[in-house]
Amino acid sequence: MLTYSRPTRHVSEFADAVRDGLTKPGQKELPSKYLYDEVGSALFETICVLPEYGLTRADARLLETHARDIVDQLSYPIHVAELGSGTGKKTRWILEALSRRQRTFYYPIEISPSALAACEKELGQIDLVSVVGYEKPYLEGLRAVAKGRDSQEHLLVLFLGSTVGNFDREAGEDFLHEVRETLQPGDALLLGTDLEKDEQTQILAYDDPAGVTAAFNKNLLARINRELGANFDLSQFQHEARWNEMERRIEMHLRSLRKQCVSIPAALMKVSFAEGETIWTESSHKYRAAEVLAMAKRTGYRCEGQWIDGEWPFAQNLLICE
Ligand code: AVI
Repeated sequence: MLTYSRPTRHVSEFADAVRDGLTKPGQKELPSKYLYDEVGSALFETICVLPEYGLTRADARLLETHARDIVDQLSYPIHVAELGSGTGKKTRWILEALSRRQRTFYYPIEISPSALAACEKELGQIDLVSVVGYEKPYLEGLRAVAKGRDSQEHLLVLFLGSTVGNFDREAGEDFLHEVRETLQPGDALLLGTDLEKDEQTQILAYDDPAGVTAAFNKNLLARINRELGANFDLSQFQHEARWNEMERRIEMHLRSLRKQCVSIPAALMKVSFAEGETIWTESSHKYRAAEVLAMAKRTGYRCEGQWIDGEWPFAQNLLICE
């Protein structure tokens, strides 16, 4: 007897996104959030320690060096919510600085259950810090945290690692505005932004010689094979990192090495690729320090501090809600 099992919501959302992206007229696309399944998240952790990818080290160095200055600018009592905490390693510096002043609640908001578990384990051991994880999308999680707080308590929201750069510039600004709408005057947003640097350094950061970023990018096709029953031949696609000068962003693409047709049963589709055609999988926008200040002002914050790393141009921006 044939049985039909209805796809879970998670699988059918992924299938819809794949179908929409691969049937777009002109440039084919896949949303970058799907890069982060268990395999993709592990590959991203490896990217963060590559010598060519200075971003994560710069982010962490700034937090380690300036955590005291940062917490000195905040209004108390205050608790911390982090958007996309990952394993939360860099956050330790801020939580330790805060725990010298008060008992602190830390709310990591993260859709990867394994990253959330690692984060709870890593940071739950700091004295006077209580960790309460939210396995939710960013804004949904932040709204839940904001709703649960007492009226005299402030919130510090962490949005580190230049994740804002993975939004289109306009969408990034809209997102900062939505975060602001969820917060109260005097609350704070600590925003990490990767700054523009020379083209060769930027390209190498997204096309490392060990091929880890290539594996991270190609895993998206492997994930479509695993979860949607597709037959992508990974050897027939090549990772590519491009600097788009006009938009000031790195774009990751997967280039088809030959004319080919792929079937994706769970998305009820077959898709053809011309030789040389690409799928655009991610954008990573780079900023100018002054641009971040202007963006903060337009979205309802004043910038109370901006710290720039001396080795790898990256800025930590402390934005206070007006
Ligand atoms: C998560 N995000 C900020 C990373 C970035 O640099 O845009 C993702 C990444 N993609 C390739 N390498 C790293």
